[in-house]
Amino acid sequence: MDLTIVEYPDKRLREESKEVVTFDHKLHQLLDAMYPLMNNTNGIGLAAIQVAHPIRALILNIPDEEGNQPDENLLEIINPVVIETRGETTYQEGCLSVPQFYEDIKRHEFIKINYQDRFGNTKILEAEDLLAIAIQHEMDHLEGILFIDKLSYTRRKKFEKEYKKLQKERKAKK
Ligand code: QAP
Ligand code: CO
Repeated sequence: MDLTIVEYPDKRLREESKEVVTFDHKLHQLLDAMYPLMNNTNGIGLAAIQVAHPIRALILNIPDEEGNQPDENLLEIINPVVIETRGETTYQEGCLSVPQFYEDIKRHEFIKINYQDRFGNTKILEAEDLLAIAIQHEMDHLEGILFIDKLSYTRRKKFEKEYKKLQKERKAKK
């Protein structure tokens, strides 16, 4: 399966992703193709909508203390639902769909979710720190929300200006 990352300001990122109802070979093929793409682009999280498949599926691989991302740590999260949140934390986020831009974003420090794995089995996950932040970032994608939407009016303006400039530079290189 040939996948490419959809980049802001592409409108396809604004769709609401649909619930996954069939846990078949096609879903597995998509997840299997998303993982190498995320690895090759230095990602730690990727939602299906970012590769033009607006379904409620996302993958995560949070680096360990040594910065390694072994395959065993890959998390595949389908149809997630938040059941609990606690606390507040700030982290400088980025997004594969908003290349080369990073900004501090406020999130919950702890999150508990209910989700399904690739076979449709229901699971519960409690997460804190970077994993909790990543889950919230990726779950926003399912609603068509990007981290830049959380910036103040002034910061967003600054972002739009910087991003346009970066886009021009990137186009010139391609
Ligand atoms: C979401 O983000 C996230 O701009 C995953 O040039 C971000 O994997 C979760 C990336 C922060 C938690 C904290 C971004 C790679 C990767 C770029 C990513 C880039 C290359 C972003
Ligand atoms: Co993102």
